[in-house]
Amino acid sequence: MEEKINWWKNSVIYQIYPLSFNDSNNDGIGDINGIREKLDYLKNLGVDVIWFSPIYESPMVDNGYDISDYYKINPIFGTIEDFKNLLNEVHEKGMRLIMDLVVNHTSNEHVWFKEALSNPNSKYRDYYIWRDKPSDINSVFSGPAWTFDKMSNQYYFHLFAKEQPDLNWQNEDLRKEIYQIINYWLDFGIDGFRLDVIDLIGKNIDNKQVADGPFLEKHLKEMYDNCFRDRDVMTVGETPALSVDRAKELTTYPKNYLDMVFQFSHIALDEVKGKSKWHKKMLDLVELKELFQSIQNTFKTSGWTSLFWSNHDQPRAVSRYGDENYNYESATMLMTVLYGLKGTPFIYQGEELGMTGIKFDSINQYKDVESINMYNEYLNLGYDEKWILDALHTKSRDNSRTPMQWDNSKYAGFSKVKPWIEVNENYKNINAQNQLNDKNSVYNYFKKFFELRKNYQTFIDGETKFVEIKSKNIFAYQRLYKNKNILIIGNFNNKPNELTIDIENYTLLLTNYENKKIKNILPPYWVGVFMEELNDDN
Ligand code: TEU
Ligand code: CA
Repeated sequence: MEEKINWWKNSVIYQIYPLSFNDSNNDGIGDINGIREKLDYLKNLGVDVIWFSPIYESPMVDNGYDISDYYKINPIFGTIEDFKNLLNEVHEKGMRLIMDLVVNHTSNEHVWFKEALSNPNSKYRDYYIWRDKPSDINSVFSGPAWTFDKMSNQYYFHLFAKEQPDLNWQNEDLRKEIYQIINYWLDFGIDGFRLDVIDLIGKNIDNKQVADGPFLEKHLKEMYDNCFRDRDVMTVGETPALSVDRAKELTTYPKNYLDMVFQFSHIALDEVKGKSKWHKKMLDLVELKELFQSIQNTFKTSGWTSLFWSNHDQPRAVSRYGDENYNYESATMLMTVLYGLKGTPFIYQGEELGMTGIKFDSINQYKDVESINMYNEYLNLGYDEKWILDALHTKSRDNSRTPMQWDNSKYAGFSKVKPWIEVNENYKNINAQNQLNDKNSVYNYFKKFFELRKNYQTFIDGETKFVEIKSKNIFAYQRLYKNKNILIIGNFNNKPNELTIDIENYTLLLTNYENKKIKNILPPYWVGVFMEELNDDN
């Protein structure tokens, strides 16, 4: 087997949520030409690959994760020419671009679904999942996963909103159409895909096997053979329900159908087990570190993983795991302890500025279909409105979807008109313009950290060994590789904590505090990256 060039192992990937990134034509909605204006900003940060949340034609019930035409660009984002220009510019600047692909479901306005509805005898009927009677499977976005179609007297299946009917991956014609779509965009010149909820396409709903279902490997292999095998592109599967072991298996030869996945076990640690995401619990740092250690061990010799705190579905990392009162310190600590691990770093837009979550006072300010449905569901269940708004404040997906904060002008420089979702009022302090001019900003720390990361093979290949893993406040580990070892120590806490790790043989390469002298007590959210060089004959 010819070895694939694994450029994506050494890449920093930046996720753009196009609706909220930059609005070039002042209609309140981010767009492709807005992204083009900011490529130097990304290049300067050290970004190698840009990933776009979906920009295809869509009625936007789920902000583009409901696609009505896979071959067209949604006019609210621009034209295919804009996209072509953008792709060229990204490549000219030595970066790469990956698109998001949603093939577990389409929009209910996709022509396949419209045909399936209006003409039950057409071949498109079987592109979707129909049953005479619903089962008790629920939608991720509240309520049953089944919606009744009066005309045909049948129910169609949708794991997400009712406007997102699930595709029937058992249908061979459908699978071929999907491979055609993938190949169309790869031929267009993009550098790969993030594959939305791809662990759901192997489901057998009659046996209630939804995630990592019995047909998953078969479909992934077929997709790989038809689309990815012979190309120098990358894939990252979004796999919320895949175990770490399965994530390794599906990224390891001979089953390396995906280059890496987003595995979510670390994300669930501040949620009450067995309950919904809206029931939160305090994060236990020891539990988090033990989980990371086991993930790092799993990928020690083969397979590959991604590193992320946040994305467009998750709350902002600073607000969730850090402390808004220590914005700079906690944002830089969080990124250092995460991105120092083995795997490909994914930054979510605004994370490089320490952007925070949002607190809306009224449900009317929320835009996300999941949040709105949840609000109604929980009100019906008898929950207190205050409890619901509090849960939304911590966990709503809109936390990370507010406009990028570019400068301190009205609407944060995102747009000249009122944006589709409210700007976080802290934009006057937290914005890109301030941070570019300040050498001690989160942005400039990110930049320095990634410059450093790229200089040492240790970050790519080094073995990860946690230090004092039972410590309740300190997040520390070594990366061991040949004669260059890295040690990262972070105070994961808003109080000072004692340093008990021996750093005598180490040189400090980077820290988030101005004072480079290390005392026995580490201040709140202090983080440091150390290096130990051994003699070659050691
Ligand atoms: O998300 C899949 C998913 O299951 C979760 O991340 C989910 O959105 C979240 O847990 C809800 O609390 C993907 C996309 O990232 C998301 O934006 C889409 O809404 C979803 O698929 C449907 O396409
Ligand atoms: Ca616009």
